[in-house]
Amino acid sequence: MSNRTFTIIKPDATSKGYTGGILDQIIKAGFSVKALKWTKLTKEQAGEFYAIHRERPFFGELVDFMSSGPIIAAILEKENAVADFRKLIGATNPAQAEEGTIRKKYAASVGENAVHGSDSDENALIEGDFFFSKLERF
Ligand code: FUP
Repeated sequence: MSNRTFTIIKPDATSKGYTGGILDQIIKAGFSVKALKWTKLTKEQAGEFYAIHRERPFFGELVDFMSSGPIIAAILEKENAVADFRKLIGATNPAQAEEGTIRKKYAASVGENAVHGSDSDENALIEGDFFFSKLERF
Protein backbone atom coordinates (compact mmCIF):
# COMPACT_ATOMS: atom_id res chain seq x y z
CA MET A 1 0.00 0.00 0.00
CA SER A 2 1.35 3.43 -0.96
CA ASN A 3 1.42 6.27 1.54
CA ARG A 4 1.01 9.04 -1.01
CA THR A 5 -1.89 10.63 -2.81
CA PHE A 6 -2.36 13.56 -5.17
CA THR A 7 -4.78 16.48 -4.89
CA ILE A 8 -5.90 19.56 -6.78
CA ILE A 9 -7.61 22.53 -5.20
CA LYS A 10 -9.85 23.40 -8.14
CA PRO A 11 -10.58 26.82 -9.76
CA ASP A 12 -13.90 27.31 -7.91
CA ALA A 13 -12.18 26.97 -4.54
CA THR A 14 -9.12 29.10 -5.35
CA SER A 15 -11.32 31.91 -6.74
CA LYS A 16 -13.54 31.92 -3.65
CA GLY A 17 -10.58 32.24 -1.27
CA TYR A 18 -10.88 28.72 0.17
CA THR A 19 -7.26 27.70 -0.48
CA GLY A 20 -5.97 28.42 3.03
CA GLY A 21 -8.93 26.76 4.76
CA ILE A 22 -8.68 23.64 2.63
CA LEU A 23 -4.89 23.28 3.06
CA ASP A 24 -5.29 23.81 6.80
CA GLN A 25 -7.91 21.05 7.01
CA ILE A 26 -5.70 18.69 4.99
CA ILE A 27 -2.65 19.30 7.21
CA LYS A 28 -4.69 19.06 10.44
CA ALA A 29 -6.00 15.68 9.21
CA GLY A 30 -2.40 14.40 9.31
CA PHE A 31 -1.26 14.73 5.72
CA SER A 32 2.17 16.19 5.04
CA VAL A 33 2.88 18.13 1.87
CA LYS A 34 5.57 16.53 -0.30
CA ALA A 35 5.12 18.80 -3.35
CA LEU A 36 3.05 21.94 -3.94
CA LYS A 37 2.39 24.10 -6.98
CA TRP A 38 0.21 27.13 -7.85
CA THR A 39 -0.49 26.82 -11.56
CA LYS A 40 -3.11 27.01 -14.30
CA LEU A 41 -3.95 24.34 -16.88
CA THR A 42 -4.57 24.97 -20.57
CA LYS A 43 -7.64 23.25 -22.04
CA GLU A 44 -5.33 20.75 -23.68
CA GLN A 45 -3.58 19.93 -20.38
CA ALA A 46 -6.92 19.61 -18.54
CA GLY A 47 -8.12 17.23 -21.26
CA GLU A 48 -4.95 15.17 -20.89
CA PHE A 49 -5.26 15.03 -17.11
CA TYR A 50 -8.91 13.85 -17.32
CA ALA A 51 -8.41 11.69 -20.45
CA ILE A 52 -10.07 8.76 -18.67
CA HIS A 53 -13.38 10.71 -18.79
CA ARG A 54 -13.08 11.62 -22.51
CA GLU A 55 -16.23 9.72 -23.50
CA ARG A 56 -18.37 11.02 -20.64
CA PRO A 57 -21.07 13.62 -21.41
CA PHE A 58 -19.60 16.10 -18.92
CA PHE A 59 -16.05 15.97 -20.38
CA GLY A 60 -16.26 19.33 -22.23
CA GLU A 61 -17.61 21.12 -19.19
CA LEU A 62 -15.00 19.48 -16.96
CA VAL A 63 -12.14 20.61 -19.22
CA ASP A 64 -13.53 24.17 -19.49
CA PHE A 65 -13.92 24.38 -15.73
CA MET A 66 -10.52 22.91 -14.83
CA SER A 67 -8.76 25.34 -17.17
CA SER A 68 -10.85 28.36 -16.11
CA GLY A 69 -8.53 29.63 -13.36
CA PRO A 70 -5.55 28.92 -11.15
CA ILE A 71 -5.30 25.70 -9.16
CA ILE A 72 -3.10 24.24 -6.45
CA ALA A 73 -1.60 20.81 -7.17
CA ALA A 74 -0.03 18.83 -4.33
CA ILE A 75 1.40 15.45 -3.40
CA LEU A 76 0.40 14.41 0.13
CA GLU A 77 1.79 11.76 2.44
CA LYS A 78 0.08 9.83 5.21
CA GLU A 79 -0.45 6.19 6.06
CA ASN A 80 -3.32 4.87 3.88
CA ALA A 81 -3.23 8.19 2.00
CA VAL A 82 -5.52 7.47 -0.96
CA ALA A 83 -8.43 6.06 1.04
CA ASP A 84 -8.07 8.47 3.97
CA PHE A 85 -7.97 11.47 1.64
CA ARG A 86 -11.09 10.34 -0.26
CA LYS A 87 -12.81 10.12 3.12
CA LEU A 88 -11.62 13.62 4.08
CA ILE A 89 -12.92 15.19 0.85
CA GLY A 90 -16.27 13.35 0.80
CA ALA A 91 -18.55 12.27 -2.05
CA THR A 92 -18.11 13.68 -5.59
CA ASN A 93 -21.52 15.35 -5.26
CA PRO A 94 -21.35 17.73 -2.27
CA ALA A 95 -25.06 17.19 -1.62
CA GLN A 96 -24.16 13.59 -0.72
CA ALA A 97 -20.93 14.41 1.11
CA GLU A 98 -20.74 13.79 4.84
CA GLU A 99 -20.86 16.67 7.29
CA GLY A 100 -17.40 18.14 7.96
CA THR A 101 -15.85 16.89 4.72
CA ILE A 102 -14.03 19.36 2.47
CA ARG A 103 -16.59 19.05 -0.33
CA LYS A 104 -19.50 19.47 2.09
CA LYS A 105 -17.94 22.68 3.38
CA TYR A 106 -16.52 24.19 0.21
CA ALA A 107 -18.05 22.59 -2.93
CA ALA A 108 -20.94 24.09 -4.88
CA SER A 109 -21.95 21.22 -7.18
CA VAL A 110 -20.83 17.90 -8.65
CA GLY A 111 -18.86 19.78 -11.31
CA GLU A 112 -17.47 22.58 -9.17
CA ASN A 113 -16.52 20.35 -6.30
CA ALA A 114 -13.53 22.21 -4.83
CA VAL A 115 -10.97 19.39 -4.72
CA HIS A 116 -9.65 16.36 -6.55
CA GLY A 117 -8.31 13.27 -4.80
CA SER A 118 -6.69 10.29 -6.55
CA ASP A 119 -8.81 7.13 -6.60
CA SER A 120 -5.93 4.60 -6.44
CA ASP A 121 -2.23 4.32 -5.64
CA GLU A 122 -1.53 3.84 -9.34
CA ASN A 123 -3.37 7.02 -10.34
CA ALA A 124 -1.78 8.97 -7.47
CA LEU A 125 1.63 8.24 -9.03
CA ILE A 126 0.51 9.05 -12.58
CA GLU A 127 -1.17 12.30 -11.48
CA GLY A 128 1.78 13.39 -9.33
CA ASP A 129 4.11 12.77 -12.28
CA PHE A 130 1.83 14.87 -14.51
CA PHE A 131 2.49 17.98 -12.38
CA PHE A 132 5.86 17.50 -10.67
CA SER A 133 9.42 16.75 -11.67
CA LYS A 134 11.80 14.84 -9.35
CA LEU A 135 13.30 18.18 -8.30
CA GLU A 136 9.93 19.45 -7.06
CA ARG A 137 9.02 16.66 -4.64
CA PHE A 138 10.53 15.75 -1.30
P1 FUP B 1 -14.02 12.05 -8.07
O1 FUP B 1 -13.14 10.85 -8.19
O2 FUP B 1 -14.78 12.11 -6.78
O3 FUP B 1 -13.31 13.34 -8.39
O4 FUP B 1 -15.14 11.91 -9.20
P2 FUP B 1 -15.13 11.28 -10.67
O5 FUP B 1 -13.81 10.64 -10.97
O6 FUP B 1 -16.37 10.47 -10.81
O7 FUP B 1 -15.30 12.57 -11.58
C1 FUP B 1 -14.22 13.38 -11.91
C2 FUP B 1 -14.68 14.78 -12.05
O8 FUP B 1 -15.64 14.88 -13.10
C3 FUP B 1 -15.40 15.32 -10.82
F1 FUP B 1 -14.57 15.84 -9.92
C4 FUP B 1 -16.33 16.35 -11.39
C5 FUP B 1 -16.61 15.86 -12.77
N1 FUP B 1 -17.97 15.30 -12.90
C6 FUP B 1 -18.94 16.10 -13.45
O9 FUP B 1 -18.68 17.25 -13.81
N2 FUP B 1 -20.20 15.57 -13.61
C7 FUP B 1 -20.51 14.30 -13.23
O10 FUP B 1 -21.67 13.88 -13.39
C8 FUP B 1 -19.50 13.51 -12.65
C9 FUP B 1 -18.25 14.04 -12.50
